[in-house]
Amino acid sequence: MKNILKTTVALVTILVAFTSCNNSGKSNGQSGALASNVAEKVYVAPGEYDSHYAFMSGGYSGNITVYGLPSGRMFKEIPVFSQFPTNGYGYSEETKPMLETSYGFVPWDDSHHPDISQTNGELDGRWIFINGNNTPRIARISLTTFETEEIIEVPNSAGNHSSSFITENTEYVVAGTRFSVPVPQKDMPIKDYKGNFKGALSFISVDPEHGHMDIKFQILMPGFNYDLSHPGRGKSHGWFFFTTYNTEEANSLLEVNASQNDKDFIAAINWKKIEEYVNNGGGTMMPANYAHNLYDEATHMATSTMKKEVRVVNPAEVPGAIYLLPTPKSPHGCDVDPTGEYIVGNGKLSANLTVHSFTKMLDAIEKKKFDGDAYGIPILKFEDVLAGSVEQPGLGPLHTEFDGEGNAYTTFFISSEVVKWKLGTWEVLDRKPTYYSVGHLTIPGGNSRKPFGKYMFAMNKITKDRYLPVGPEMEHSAQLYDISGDKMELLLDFPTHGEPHYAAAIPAEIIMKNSRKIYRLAENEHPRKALSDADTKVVREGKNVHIYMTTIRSHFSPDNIEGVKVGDKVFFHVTNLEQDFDVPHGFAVIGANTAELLVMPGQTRTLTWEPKQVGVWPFYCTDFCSALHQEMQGYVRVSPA
Ligand code: CUK
Ligand code: CUA
Repeated sequence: MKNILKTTVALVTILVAFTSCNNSGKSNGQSGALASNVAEKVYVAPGEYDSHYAFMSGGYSGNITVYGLPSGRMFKEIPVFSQFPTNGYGYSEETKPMLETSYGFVPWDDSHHPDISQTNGELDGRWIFINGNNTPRIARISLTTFETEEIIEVPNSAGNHSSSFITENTEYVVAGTRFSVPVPQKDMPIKDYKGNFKGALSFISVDPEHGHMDIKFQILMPGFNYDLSHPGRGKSHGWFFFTTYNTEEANSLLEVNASQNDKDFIAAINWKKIEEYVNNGGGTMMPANYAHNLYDEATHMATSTMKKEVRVVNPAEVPGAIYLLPTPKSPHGCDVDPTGEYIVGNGKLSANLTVHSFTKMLDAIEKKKFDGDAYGIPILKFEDVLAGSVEQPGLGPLHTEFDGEGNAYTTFFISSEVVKWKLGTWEVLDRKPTYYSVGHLTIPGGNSRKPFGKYMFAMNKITKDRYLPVGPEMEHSAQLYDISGDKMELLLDFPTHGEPHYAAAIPAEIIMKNSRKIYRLAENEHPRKALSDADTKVVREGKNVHIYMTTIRSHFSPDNIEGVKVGDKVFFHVTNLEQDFDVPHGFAVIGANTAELLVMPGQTRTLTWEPKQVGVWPFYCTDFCSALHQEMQGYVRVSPA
């Protein structure tokens, strides 16, 4: 850590002092040399729209946050893997099933890599996918409603990190395990890891009409750690590339054990070939429990189904489908350029940046120029697949994106900078510091066949003095750069929420043309909806009391409820009768140990309440919905059991 900071400070001191005059009160002196027209480039006037959306992973918040570029304004947090009291996601009866897993209800995860669906290698803006690392899951979020519509658990996996990346027609979303584990899980000595643990790489098919996910097959790879992955595109469409580390298969990653090998591997997988094998009945069904959770827009409810088996394929079953490309040293990112020719392996501990050639790889495979194998998987020779390398570009390379103009941009964690370099000549064109210790970076469309260029933003791991102090815990920080010129230009700092490992960004018009504003009441098929005051009722079913309730400016119906007893379980099924855009009502009742509900127009949401004390208890609307919002209230009477 000391070294990181030293390097950072050194870089920062090279910068010319900040000269703007509107800077009173700022004392860190590390704003860099900003041109005078920078403010114009990020200014979005009141009432105007940003030109791009950025969808940031929330890291340990488990969610996705939505930002505008270039302003850096946050528009929304979309709950995905975490309960979210703001709108009751994961608390309401309708949304709780989204967080079911084979381990039970798991209302938190660590989300790293969002990726937008593609058609012909271009962002189509239909869905965004993101991984849950900790309890392995993949989620699909609709970019029409910005709601999480589906979560599938990934069995035989642990630390679902090489995810969620998408093939160029969204045929598959891929989920790769970080940790190898016994498959199937069993009680065994940890020291017997080597040769016995497996790394599952899962190919999850996506139905092109509705986006529904299904685990088509899992490849049970050798017991390495699998880090990041990217699909081939264009000429390499049909292949997927995964970085690996700990190819020593050490059961403890203390420095003495792992990172001994001079080179780890990028695993190149011809998924089309394995798909064909599977389509012809290849592979084996093995027992595996995993949850598949789907949200239905008509009923406004999620359901969770437990699946019982999954198809697995061993590499030896499909000869010629998997190869290992030696890559120095502990590669982290694995990024494929827009043409599909170059595969960049960012070796965290390597002095140079290694770029492999897809064409050379195919050539070496054809000539069978192998250098031994690992568990029967042929290893290609480093020199035979190397396209070139960027010599000593910086320290600690992590991730690379592309601008579609033949340039690549790589983040360097240790030297805390973004370096722009040229594909093919491997020369460094520019470098700019980031504040501080950058992880991923994003260019809109930067991992597709058609990047949109213009902006790049860096997502940094350390914030330190970039903002007003808020105590020991800071939010993370992003930096926006203009990349339309020869040199990158720093435009803006903005705080992010959670840990934004990666982000996907897209021109706003692609999203706006699909955007939905309202749920139609007439289409509401919730089994306990109430479509008018006449439908409202209180129904007792044993100890369960179902209250069919409506809200409309500015009252609840019913608003005086009697007949509830201590020990009952009360379900408030609240339907919002409004049909105007952006008129939600809320619902909260005293002592509920869940959350509130936020009910959008046309929607039904259910809050559960288990009253413990007799009395007459108030409930109210939590969203300031009209001049009579404060009158939007009611009472529920609780009598002795
Ligand atoms: S990882 Cu976070 S900086 Cu999960 Cu993509 Cu590289
Ligand atoms: Cu409804 Cu406030």
